[in-house]
Amino acid sequence: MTDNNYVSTEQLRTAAIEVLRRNDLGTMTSAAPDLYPHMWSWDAAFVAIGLARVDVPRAITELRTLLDAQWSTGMIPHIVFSDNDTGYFPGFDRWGTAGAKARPAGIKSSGICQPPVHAIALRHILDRGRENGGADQAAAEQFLRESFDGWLAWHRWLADVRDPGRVGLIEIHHGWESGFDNSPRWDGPYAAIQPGQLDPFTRRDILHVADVSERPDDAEYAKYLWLVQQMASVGFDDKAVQDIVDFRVRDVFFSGIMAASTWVLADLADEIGRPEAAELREVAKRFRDGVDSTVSPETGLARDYDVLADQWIATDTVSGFAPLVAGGDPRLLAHQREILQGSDWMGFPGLRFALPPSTSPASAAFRARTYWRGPVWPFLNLLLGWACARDGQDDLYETLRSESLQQLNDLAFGEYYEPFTAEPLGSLAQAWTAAAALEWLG
Ligand code: 2M8
Repeated sequence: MTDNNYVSTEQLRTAAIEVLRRNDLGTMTSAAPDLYPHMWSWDAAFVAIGLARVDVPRAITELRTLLDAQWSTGMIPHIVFSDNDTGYFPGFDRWGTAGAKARPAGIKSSGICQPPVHAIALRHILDRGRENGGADQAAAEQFLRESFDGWLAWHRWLADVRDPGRVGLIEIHHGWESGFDNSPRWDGPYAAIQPGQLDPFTRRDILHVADVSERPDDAEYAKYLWLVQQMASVGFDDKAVQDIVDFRVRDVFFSGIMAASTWVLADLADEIGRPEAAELREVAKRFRDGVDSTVSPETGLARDYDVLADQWIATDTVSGFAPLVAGGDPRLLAHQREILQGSDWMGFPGLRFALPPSTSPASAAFRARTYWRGPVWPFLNLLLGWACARDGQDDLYETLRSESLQQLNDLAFGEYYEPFTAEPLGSLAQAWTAAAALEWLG
């Protein structure tokens, strides 16, 4: 780890660009050089936001590659595999998506999805293109028109297939769909899963981190793979998966992103004269209301819902701030901002930077070094900052920005950070962390 709290803005920018360059596989960016040698869906959206600051056409390519992998149902898969078939487990073969009818021929992908940050990334690309003018503007505007139907199909699939009861909450079928893989949010649902006969497996992720305790353990992985095997057994058919899968949870943070991003897509629809803007606003409103309906009167935090157990999941995790991402009711948002800046979160005594840990250090479930159970995730702070800017919350935006830039000043571009020491953990040179730095720099 370097101890250089004093690098200049230009040094940080140069280093972040270099990380994206090193992860650039041509038409996709690997999420990290060794640990994640493929494209991940929500990572790609953040990467596109960062790339748009330096190279608008390359940012467009990133989203175009992802969209090329869209299934005929509208789903955008959570991993688009690169040609590196040795570096990551589970790879394409283990996913069992080869026989999935909806997967486009010739493009190797997983069979689940991740939160839909993409329309937000598209907005950034358009804004940067217009700032630059000329060819960048033309390319960004052309890409919006050319890709709009793909994003529309994605949001419609989520709204219809993943919210069948129209409650305004997205149902997920794997912790990986949330992006918060081993968060305490999923302890209850995973505790109820007893893996059946599972093909043997050898993990590769633990080869790429300094300390295995920074990753989920083998028992957790067995459950992750069991769910994949269940979905593969029915060819990743949407309806059949919902009938048989052992993990069915309404994910409030995914839903908050759905609300925010659908709103952005509605505005983009208006800009190009598409009639679907009204439909999209209806959907966005449904998800805002859905997210709001989960807020615990005791804690003020939003909750997930375990469909199979028929119960709320209340945890002190950063996903509790889903309403801040979704936007909406000003009183609820003001209360949430107060909690976020309070002593259980950004104001927790001893934090190296005033940035929210993924689990509150005040919670019994908090683990300072373990992945989604406590460390600070820089890309999430960018998302919270974006929502603050949208809502005119300039002070909180500035705090998140300046604390984030200090955190990222170590030039390690860690996947996640120990909240009290700011040690970078997981993978270094993580693409979306570098992208977050570029976007914060502006
Ligand atoms: C992590 O998830 C992947 C599985 O999807 C893994 O651990 O192998 C999560 O942090 C997820 O949110 C992220 O998109 C992905 C790539 O950065 O890594």
